[in-house]
Amino acid sequence: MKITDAKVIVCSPGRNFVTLKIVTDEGIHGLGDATLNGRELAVASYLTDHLIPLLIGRDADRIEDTWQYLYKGAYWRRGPVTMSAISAVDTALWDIKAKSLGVPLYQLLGGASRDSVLVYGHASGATIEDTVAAVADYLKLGYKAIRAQSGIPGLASTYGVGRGKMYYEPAEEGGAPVENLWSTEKYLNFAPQLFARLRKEFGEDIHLLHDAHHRLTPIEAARLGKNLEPFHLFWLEDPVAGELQEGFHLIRQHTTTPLAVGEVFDTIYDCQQLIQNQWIDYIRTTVVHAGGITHLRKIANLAEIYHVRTGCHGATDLSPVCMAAALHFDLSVHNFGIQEYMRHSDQTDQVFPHSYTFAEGFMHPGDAPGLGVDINEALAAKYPYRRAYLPINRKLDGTMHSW
Ligand code: GCO
Ligand code: MG
Repeated sequence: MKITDAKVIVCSPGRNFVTLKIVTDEGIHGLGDATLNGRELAVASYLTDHLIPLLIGRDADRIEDTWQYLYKGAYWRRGPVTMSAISAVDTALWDIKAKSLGVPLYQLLGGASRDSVLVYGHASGATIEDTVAAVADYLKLGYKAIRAQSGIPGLASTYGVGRGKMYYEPAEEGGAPVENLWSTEKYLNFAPQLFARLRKEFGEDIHLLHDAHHRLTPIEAARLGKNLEPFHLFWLEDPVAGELQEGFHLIRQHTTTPLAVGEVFDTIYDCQQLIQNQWIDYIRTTVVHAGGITHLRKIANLAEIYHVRTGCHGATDLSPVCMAAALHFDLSVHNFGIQEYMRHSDQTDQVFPHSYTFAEGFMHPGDAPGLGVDINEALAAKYPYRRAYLPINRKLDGTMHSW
């Protein structure tokens, strides 16, 4: 089966998405998500200008070989733009192969290892009491695992607090990035109060998660992990920025709060020490940013032997194409932990009709052949790209900090 055509579809049904569509001489097409929030057009160009000319005429069945051809063939390895582009090609080829065999993708990945996939939703509020109410809303929807974030007293705005109830969309259109002001002291004093209140209200039966979003140093993160221990978090996410893998060693020596990291990683080399030293509990690399299904499986296989489980990133900037691919991966891989699920807007869901479903806190990719997701190109064309940036963060004295 030969690749005869490929194109990039950039659209903005509520937010920006970059989608690769590959077509074969058997009339089968496959999709891959290539969205890199805030830097979308760089990946679109990488695909259109550099990868698509190499794909036309290639054998669509040779997925591993195509991955290596694009990765080794570039000479310039790794990096989010390169890896998101390779991920999109890889995902589309898996979609095509599964469709050509008439099976849902998870059947090609070893079949289902579980009945359905545990997901977590995002509850947030401007205050602790607002967050308590948001968690209660998620429980009513059936969620068994909930990430909780709250506004911090004394800080005007912060990461993780949504404008609407169900959708958290931090990227803002128009002009320069929004600027937040940050105080580690206020955050470290406040965060344990939020989880004390949530456990008091909801007891021990729900899984609670929290994202520190790369804003602490290792010793600060160690203090937070220690102070959160009585509230038994499912995980503390991104306590420190992940570039320095040894940073997690220090945190690990001080706390038993489980640690998760990896949403910004793009290859196995970003997490090799973290996994082999058992400094983390969950690896959050995703289909769209870490090399597609092919590379994500290698990361999961390495993690399996070190008792590290998966916890794929699943924010709204990962399109329904990525969500579908993630669910096939989650259903099949043995050391699955949890899947993030931030619901997309209705506009997004209409552009990307899909067979995956949510019920009582669990999801299933469905049994349609391939990924079970498509793109309505006529509708997508009605939502042109709109430049948007993620916010930035400064300390109270104006110093740039991690957002
Ligand atoms: C998460 C993430 C997101 C990111 C976003 C950036 O845990 O879901 O941290 O909220 O900030 O995906 O594009
Ligand atoms: Mg995160």
